[in-house]
Amino acid sequence: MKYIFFIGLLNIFLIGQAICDDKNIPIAITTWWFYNATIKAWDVLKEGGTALDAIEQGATVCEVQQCDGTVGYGGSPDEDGETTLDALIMDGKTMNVGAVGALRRIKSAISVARHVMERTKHSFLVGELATQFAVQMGFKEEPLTTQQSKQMWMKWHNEDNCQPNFWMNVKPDPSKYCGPYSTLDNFRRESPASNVKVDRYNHDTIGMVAIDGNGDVAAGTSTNGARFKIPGRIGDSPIPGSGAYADNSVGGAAATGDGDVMLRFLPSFLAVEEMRRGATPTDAARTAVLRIAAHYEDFMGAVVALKNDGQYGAACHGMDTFPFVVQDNTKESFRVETVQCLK
Ligand code: SD4
Repeated sequence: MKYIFFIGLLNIFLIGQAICDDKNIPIAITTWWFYNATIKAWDVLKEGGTALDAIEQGATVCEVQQCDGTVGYGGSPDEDGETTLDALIMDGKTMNVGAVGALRRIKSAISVARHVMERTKHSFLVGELATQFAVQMGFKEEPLTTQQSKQMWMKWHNEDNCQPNFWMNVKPDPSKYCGPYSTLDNFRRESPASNVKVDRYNHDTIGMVAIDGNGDVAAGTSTNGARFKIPGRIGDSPIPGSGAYADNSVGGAAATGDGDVMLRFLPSFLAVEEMRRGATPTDAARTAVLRIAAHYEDFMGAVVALKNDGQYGAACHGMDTFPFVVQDNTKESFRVETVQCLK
C-alpha cells in the first residue's frame, strides 16, 4: 500500500515536471530590434530574477541608449521642443499597474512607473506633478532636450512651417502654418487625411513581455511618444491594456505604433483576452490588429503576444514587416524574428 502510494506520488511529480518542462519559460520578448533591452531582461531572468525586474531593467537599457531615438530623452520633441516620456509596467501576478504620462525632466520613466505601482495606491501619474512625485522618490531632475532634439525642432519650426503636425479644424490652416491656432467654425466633422506620416522613426516604443522562472508574467512600455505632438499629448504606451497588459493566468501582450489610434482599441488587452479564449498568440495578435484596421485601414502598428506557457507571436499592419526580439532557453542568444504585416 505504502509502495503504491509512493508510485502515485512519483507519478504526480513526474507529470508535474513534464507539464513544467513543456513550458518555454523563462522568456522575454521585445518589440522592434531592441535586442540590448532583451539581453538585459534575459540576464535578469536567467539569474532567477522576477519578470517585473526584467521589464524594468530591460526598458531602462532603451531609455539610456535612446533606442531609435524614440525611447528615452532627446527624442520626439513636442511642439514646444520639449521631450516628455510615457511608460507603463504591469504585474500579471497581482494585476497591479504603474504608469506615467507626459513625464517631464526625468529620464527613467519606467522606473518612475514602477514607483507609482509599488509606492502608491494609484496607478497613473502625469505631467509636471508626476515629475514632483519622481523627485520625491529620489529621481534626478534634468533636461531631456539634446542638441539633436533641439535641431530637429528648429528645422520643423523654422524651415518646415511646423509640418507635419497633429492639428485639424483650426485656423490658421495647420497644414500650412504654425500656431497658435484657434477654433475654426463650420468645419466638417469627419477626419481629414492626416498629414502626419506615422513610421518607425517617429513612432516606436519599446514594449516588452516577460515570464520568469516562477511563471509570473509582467509587461511594460517606454516611449517618448510622437514627434511634434501637441504638448500634453499621451499616447497608447502608458495606458494599461493598450500599450501592454499582463495576466498570469493567460500571458501578456505589448503594442507599438500610432498610439492616438491604437489606444481606442486596447489591443494588448484584446490580445490577452483572445488567448484566454484559446487563440494562439499569433492569432490573438492578428485579431487585435485587425480590430483596429477595420476602422482605420491605414493605421501603422504591431502587437506582440506571449502565452504563459512561453508560446509567442506577433502581428502588424501598415508596414511591410515587423521585427521583434525573443530570448529563451531554446537558443544561446537572442533572436530577431520578423512577421509579414497583414497590410
Ligand atoms: C505613441 N505608441 O506614443 C507610441 C509611440 C509608438 O509604438 O510608437 N509606439 O504613439
